[in-house]
Amino acid sequence: MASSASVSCPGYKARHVTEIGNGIQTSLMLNGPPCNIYGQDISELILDVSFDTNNRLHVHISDTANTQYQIPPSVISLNKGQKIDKQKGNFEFIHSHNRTTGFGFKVVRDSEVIFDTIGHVLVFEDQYLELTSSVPTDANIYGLGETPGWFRRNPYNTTITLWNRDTPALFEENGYGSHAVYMELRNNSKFHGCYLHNSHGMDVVLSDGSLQYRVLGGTLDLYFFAGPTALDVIDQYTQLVGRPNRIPFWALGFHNCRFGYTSVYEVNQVIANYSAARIPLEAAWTDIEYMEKYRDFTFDPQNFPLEEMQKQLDFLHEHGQKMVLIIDPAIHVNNEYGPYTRGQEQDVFMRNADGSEFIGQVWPGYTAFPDWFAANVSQWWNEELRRYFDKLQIDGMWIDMNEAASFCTGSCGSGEPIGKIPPLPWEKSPEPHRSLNTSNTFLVPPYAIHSRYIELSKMTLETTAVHANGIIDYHVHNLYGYMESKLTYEFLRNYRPNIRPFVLSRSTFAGSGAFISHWTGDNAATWQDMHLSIASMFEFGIFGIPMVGADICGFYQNATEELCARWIELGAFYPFSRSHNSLFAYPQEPYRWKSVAEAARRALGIRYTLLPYIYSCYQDAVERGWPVVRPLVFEYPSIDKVADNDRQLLVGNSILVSPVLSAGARTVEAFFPAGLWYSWYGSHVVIEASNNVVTLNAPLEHINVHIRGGQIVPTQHPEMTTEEVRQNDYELIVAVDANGAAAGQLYIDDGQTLDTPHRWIDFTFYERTLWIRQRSGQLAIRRPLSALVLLGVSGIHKVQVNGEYVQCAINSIGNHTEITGLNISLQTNSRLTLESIH
Ligand code: MIG
Repeated sequence: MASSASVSCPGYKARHVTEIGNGIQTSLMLNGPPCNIYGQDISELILDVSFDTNNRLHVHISDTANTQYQIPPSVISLNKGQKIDKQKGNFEFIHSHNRTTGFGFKVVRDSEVIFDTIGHVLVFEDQYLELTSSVPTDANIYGLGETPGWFRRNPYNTTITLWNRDTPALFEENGYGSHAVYMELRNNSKFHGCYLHNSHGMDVVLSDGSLQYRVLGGTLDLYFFAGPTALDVIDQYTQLVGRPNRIPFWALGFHNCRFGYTSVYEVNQVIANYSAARIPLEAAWTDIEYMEKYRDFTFDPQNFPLEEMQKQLDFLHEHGQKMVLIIDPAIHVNNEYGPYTRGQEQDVFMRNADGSEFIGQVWPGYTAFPDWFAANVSQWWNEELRRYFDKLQIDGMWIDMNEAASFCTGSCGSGEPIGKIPPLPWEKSPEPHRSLNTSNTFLVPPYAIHSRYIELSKMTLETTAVHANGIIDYHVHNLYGYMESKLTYEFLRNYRPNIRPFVLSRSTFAGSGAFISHWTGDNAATWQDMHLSIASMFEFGIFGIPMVGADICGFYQNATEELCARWIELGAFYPFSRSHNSLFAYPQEPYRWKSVAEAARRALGIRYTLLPYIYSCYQDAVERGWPVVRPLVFEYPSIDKVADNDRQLLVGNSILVSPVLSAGARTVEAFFPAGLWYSWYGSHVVIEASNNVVTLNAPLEHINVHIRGGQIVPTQHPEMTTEEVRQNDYELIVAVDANGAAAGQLYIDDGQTLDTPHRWIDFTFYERTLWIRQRSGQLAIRRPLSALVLLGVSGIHKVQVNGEYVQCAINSIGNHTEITGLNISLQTNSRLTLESIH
C-alpha cells in the first residue's frame, strides 16, 4: 500500500468562521511551509458547509482563487435541494484544530460520527488532494468503482482507482466508469453514504481504520447522505445526481448479441434458432460488423446490406421483437466520409495542444474524437444520428468504447495520409512506444494513481489534448462517456418524442443512470467472473444505474456447457439480461447445448412470469432510485452474516435467488434470513428459517428461487416476448408470513411512452382477506386479475368478492391453494374474502 503524503505536510488552520442559518463558512490557511509533495500547495482555501436537506449535508473545500477545475453545472446539474435550517436536519458539522495535523472536521448523523478527518492532515495542492477519514477498522464499505471485486470492500487493504479505461474487466482494477460514492453500514444497522463530486483521476484507499481520497486535482466537493437504510441512501444520492431513466418495457426481455456475426443472414438464423428452441428472444443485437469498414452510421454493402437489415427489422417488429445496434464515438478520418467532414466544418473534434486535430485509432483506422464540450457538437451529433436513424429505425442504441478507447497512445495518426487504414490490433506487433515527455505533469502526474498504466493517456485520449473550452482532457477524462450518453439520450428524446429511449453505455459517471443502462463489459467465461457479476450489479445499484447486467456466459474465452447453463440461470435475474460473446470465442447462444437450452427455458420462464413484478421494482428505481436487484444486507442490515453476501441476490424485496457458482456442484449452500421462504417450484416447499444456511438441491438445469413470506408478487403467464406477456391476465402469488399476512404492489403503464397514464396498486392480505387498493393513477388496465396462488394458506372452499360469492376453481395442495377463474378488475378497490368450511 502506498503511504500517504500527509506525514510531511503542514495542514490548514481555520480563520473567520461564519455560522449562518443553513451553513458554515471558513477560510483555511496553510499552517506552515508548503510541502509541495505532489504539486503546489494552495495556501488559502474556503470551507463551505451547507445543510442541503434533512438528509443531506454538503461540505465543499475549494481554493479561494477558484482556479481548480470543477465539473460545470452545464455538464452535470446536481439537484441542490432547498437549504434548511441546520437545527432541523439529521446532521451536525464539527470542526476543530489539532496541534500537529491542523484543521479537521467531523460529520455527525444523529449523534453518530460518520466521517472524521480530525488527526489527519489535509493536503490541497493543484494536482493532489488528500483527505482522510477514520472509519471502524472492520468497516462495511460498499460501492466505489467501476472496479470488479467482492461487494464488501476489504477494509484493511483495498485501493479503488477511478480512471476510465478500456479493459478486460480485471479484478480490482480501474474499469470503464467512475463513481466516487460509497455506502457504509455501522453495527447499529444504520447505513450512510458519501459522494465526492470530482471528475479527476483518483485513488480511494481503505486501510486499517481509514478511508483516504487521493485525487489528481479539482476540489473536495463532498455530499453526505443520512440513510439510515440502504435504500434511503440510494434515494438521497439519486435525488442529487439524477434518478434512473425510464426504460421501455421491452428492455426487460432477453437479449442476444455477439461480436463476430459475419452477416445479416447469420443473425437471421440466430433469431430463427431461438424461436425453434422456444427460448425467448426480445432483441437481436449486432456488433461492429454491420458497419462498412467499421465506420459509424454506415452499413456493410456486402454482408449487412441496408435492405436486408430493413427486412430483419421488419421481421423482428412483426414478431414483437426489437433491434439494437452499436455505435462508437471515434470518427474515421477520411475526407470522403460525411460524419468526419461535417464534424470538421463544425469544429467538433478534440485538438492537440498545438491546435492540430487529435487523432487516435479505433476499428475504422485513424479516428478523430468528438469533443462533447464543443459548441456545435450537439447539433452535429444529432444530425449524424438523425441521418442514421432515417436509414434504419432501430429500437435502441449501444454506445461502446466511450472511455474513450483508442488502440494507440497519443495523437498517433497525425501526419498519416487521410483515409489510411492501419492494421487492427491483432494484425500488428505493438507499436514502438512514443517518447513520453515525463516533465509534463499532466502526462505523468507526480502522484501516480493505481491505474493499470502509469501513463494515464495510454489507450485513450492524450491527457493534454484540448477541449473547446480550453480545458485539457486530464481534468475531464472521466466525463467522456457520460457526456456522450447524455447527448445520445437527448437525441432519441427529440427524434421520437414521448418514446422512452434505450441506450446501453459502457462508460459511466455519477448521474449516468438518468440516461443509460449499463453492462459490465469484457468479462471472461470463468466461474469467478460469473460470481463477481453479482457484486457488480449491486454496485451499480448504489451508483443509481439499476438497469445493469453482465455478458451472460462470458465475453472472453470459451464457455463450457456447465458454466453457460449456470450463467443463464443467474443472468435470467440480471435487470439487463443479455448473452454476449467475443470475436474469437466459440459460439454460446443458449440453444447450442441441450442443458443450456433447458436452463434458459426454465429460468427465463420465471423471469417472464415475474415481469409485472420486476417492472414494478423498476418503477421504484425511477421514483426513488431503489435498485431492482439487491444484496441481502440491504434488507437485513442487522444480520452480520449477510454483510459480505454476494452469492445470492434479492429481486426487489420479495424474490431470493441462490445460484450455483462453482463447477461440478449439484447443491448450493444458501443463507435464509429468519422467516418463511417458499420455493418457487412445484409444491412450494417452505423453509422456516432462523438465519441459517440450507443446502438446496441444484440439478444442472435448475436455479433455486424462493418467495419471501409476507410478500405479494404480481405475475403474468410467460411467453416468448414481453409484448405477448402483457396481453395476459394478472395473477398474484400471496406468500404469507407466520401471522398469515402479506403485502405487495403492482405498477402498470403502457411501457413505452413518457407521458403515459399509470396505475399503482397496493395489495394487503390478512385474516384470509385480500384487499386491492388504488394508490395512484388512471390507466385503463386491459387485463383482469384472474388467479391467486396462496402459499401457506389451505382449507379454502369459497371466495367472496366485495361480499358476493363468485364462481372460481379452488385447488388446495398441501399448504398452498390455487384459485383460478377469477375476473377481478384491478381498476377499483376490492376485497376478496376466502372462506373455509368449519
Ligand atoms: O475493442 O465492438 O466491450 O462488448 O463486443 C472491443 C466490439 C470493442 C468492446 C465491447 C464489446 C464489443 C467489442 N468492443
